[in-house]
Amino acid sequence: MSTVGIVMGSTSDWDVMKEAAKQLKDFGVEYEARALSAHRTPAELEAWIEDMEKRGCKAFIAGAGGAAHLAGVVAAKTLLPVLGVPIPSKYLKGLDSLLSIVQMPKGIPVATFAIGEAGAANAGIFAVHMLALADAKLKKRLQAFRDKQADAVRAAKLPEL
Ligand code: RP5
Repeated sequence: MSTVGIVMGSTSDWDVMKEAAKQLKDFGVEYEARALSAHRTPAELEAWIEDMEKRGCKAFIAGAGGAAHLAGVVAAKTLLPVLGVPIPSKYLKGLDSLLSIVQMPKGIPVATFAIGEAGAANAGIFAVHMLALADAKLKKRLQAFRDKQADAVRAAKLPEL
């Protein structure tokens, strides 16, 4: 069973989107990652979404750059939650991607994350938070993850002058 579907508009997005995959892997959440484009392969995208739903998918993480319609198109095709990741673009540095993903019309929401690696990682972690609502083991792992971060902040020393 692939619990989370990760989709990106191009294989060139993987460098960023792999951060979402890494988080899911670290938490032991099954995922399937595909490069499928809302513009270039719309039929395959729709077929994959349907197939993922049949195979028990609980949420989608969609990353795209530029005229980033992918997350919105995924949201239009499914009732599962969709988390959008803006991919940095060459000229507008991902601001185009962010605005494309975040400005969804009322009624078809996409939960939009930060541009780039931090956004991708947080989308993965957010998916874990959603799944942890119905999974006590996952909730424990999230608490341990939080504790580890807090310990790292407490142990960190400022450099000497
Ligand atoms: C978008 O165009 C993709 O999501 C990617 O971020 C961007 C560039 O794609 P490639 O030209 O690298 O395939 O659709």
